[in-house]
Amino acid sequence: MLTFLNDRHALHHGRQEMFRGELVPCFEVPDRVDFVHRELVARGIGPVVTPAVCDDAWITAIHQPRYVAFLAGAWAEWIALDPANAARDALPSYWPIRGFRSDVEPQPFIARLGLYSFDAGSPLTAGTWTAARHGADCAVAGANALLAGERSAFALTRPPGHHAGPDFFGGYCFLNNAAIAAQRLRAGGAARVAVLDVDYHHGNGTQAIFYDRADVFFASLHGDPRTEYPYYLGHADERGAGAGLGFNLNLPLPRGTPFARWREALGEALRAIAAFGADALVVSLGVDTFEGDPISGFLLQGDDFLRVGADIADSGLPTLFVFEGGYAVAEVGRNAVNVLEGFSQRAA
Ligand code: SP5
Ligand code: ZN
Repeated sequence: MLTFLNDRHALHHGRQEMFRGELVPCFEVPDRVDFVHRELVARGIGPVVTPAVCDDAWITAIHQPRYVAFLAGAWAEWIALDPANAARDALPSYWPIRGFRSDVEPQPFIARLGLYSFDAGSPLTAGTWTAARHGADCAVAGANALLAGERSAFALTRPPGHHAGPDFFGGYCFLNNAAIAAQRLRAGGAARVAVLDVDYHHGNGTQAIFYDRADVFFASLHGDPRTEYPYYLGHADERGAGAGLGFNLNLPLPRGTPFARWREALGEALRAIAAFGADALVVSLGVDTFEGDPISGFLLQGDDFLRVGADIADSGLPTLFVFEGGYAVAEVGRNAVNVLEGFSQRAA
């Protein structure tokens, strides 16, 4: 399996995120991708290459231009406020919730930071834009590889993407790599694309992006939002809207769900994807379903990830894996590569 590695990922390195009234060290750290990369090489999963820079149009096909412009200029604005800000990450403190307007951009940077975000756990740093921008390159290159006839590819990048929506960041995500890849596949001739999100957290950004569309099916297995982040989306009754009604499938599961039950839900999602008639599959590959994950609550064990990959391979679809969450850093390489190896062995 060919891997497209974001070699600029470490330029995004948040210091702290807000948790229960205090700043705690970030869970989403550069070691995550470095450990997956190292494991890929050690186990000979396939070539690892740096992708070409993609056209901005693939990003603005998914994200609002004013949001993209904000992200691209955010760090310069942040340090212009105070040169000492160079040593601090930018975190929002104000949000336009129900009843406020989001159509008018306020002038102060901190007000726009809140307009374009939904939590205080996703620090924007000096290199966030560069790292996220190159992540889109990985997504587009991975989609291009499938369009050129590859059975599978892996976009190995961070920051992750599935919480990022058309005009907002959050959940450690800034650009929605999986959505960008799905759109690239559509434009390249895949009539129907499915996005399967196996990260512990609901992919609220991906759902929002495709909610009213019938050409991209979104299926997600995740911690029940009644108790789990991102809390405000991901319920089973969210089935799509308008032309997209019936093209969104949420399978929320309780904290403490073991692999056997999780795998049944995976089977349900894969059967729905088959019924949809997908021509290509994008997998939002979070491995924060691992029993040892520090911020999550499912009970998958290391070897279970091999079966996850094999089950996905049984769909028979050209498949792009896009790296998302997974915060048990010492095990993240083994767990992610187990999915890819399980896939490759079954697909061979
Ligand atoms: C891509 C992805 O997996 N994003 C997840 C974002 C989760 N953000 C909320 C994290 C809450 C951290 N809770 C700390 C618990 C410390 N014991
Ligand atoms: Zn997650």
